[in-house]
Amino acid sequence: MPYEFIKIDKSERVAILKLNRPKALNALNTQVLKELDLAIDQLDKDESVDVIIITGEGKAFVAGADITEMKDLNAEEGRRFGNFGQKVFRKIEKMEKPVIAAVNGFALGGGCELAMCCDMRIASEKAKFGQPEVGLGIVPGFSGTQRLPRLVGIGKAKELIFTGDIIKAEEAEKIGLVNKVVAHEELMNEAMDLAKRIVKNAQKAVRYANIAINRGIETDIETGIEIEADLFGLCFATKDQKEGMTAFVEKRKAEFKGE
Ligand code: CO8
Repeated sequence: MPYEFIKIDKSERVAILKLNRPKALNALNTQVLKELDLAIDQLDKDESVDVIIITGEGKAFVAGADITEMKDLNAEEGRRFGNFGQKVFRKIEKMEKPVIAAVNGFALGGGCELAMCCDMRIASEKAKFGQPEVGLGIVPGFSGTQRLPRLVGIGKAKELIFTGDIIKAEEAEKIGLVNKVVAHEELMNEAMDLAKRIVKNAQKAVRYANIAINRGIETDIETGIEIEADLFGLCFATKDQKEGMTAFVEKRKAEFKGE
């Protein structure tokens, strides 16, 4: 399917989804969000893909939702726009295949929110993070008020959201907003390296672990433990579990088929 603002490259079971609207610093307007929604559906179904990396073209990852498009919205239209972005980001968050954000530059507002709905974040040393919405007269609207406190704690999230401060990658790493900061030119190599370290494993197990973590974090620990037990049991119905354990016993490398 042809996209105007998204590029997809696939190799070695990893798909790189690049937001490609550099003239507007990859700002998320309705069309970009619709394309992102479709691209995620496409990659979710694509059996040749195990891990997805999301990144941005040019000097921004994403500089936020499109301010030009939002400027004249009324309350109902604003709600609808925010809700659409929330749905797309929730879809990314709930996807069983791991998603890595490779944050190459500005990740502001909706851009920081996009990075946060991914499973892991690798940042270039040039990346900058922030939720500057209150300086525009709005609150974060693509679930930043919900995901930022879950990631960095309530106090730090409130500080970032109330001040609109923009922080460097190094600070983002210190507060737990990103997994790792790397030299700018190494960003995609590092993201690919992380992806490949995931791809070498049993993919059903990886996906079940993702479900267990995502569902468990949203519930009490007793229910979370039950969810884990169910998924743990399901692993024993996979061919890869038999292969993984047989290979261990036979002292050879496992050959997983994703089945
Ligand atoms: N929306 C639209 N256009 C943008 C955006 C944006 N968020 N960010 C940058 N652009 C455009 C600029 O207008 C400019 O266009 P042009 O060349 O036509 O003038 C072009 O991209 C390049 O930008 P700059 O010249 O400003 O580049 P600088 O390097 O000087 O500055 C900054 C980079 C600091 C990133 C600056 O562009 C900036 O501050 N951008 C806005 C950042 C921001 O406030 N983001 C938050 C937006 S609000 C949001 O994301 C809310 C999400 C939930 C919404 C739900 C709503 C209902």
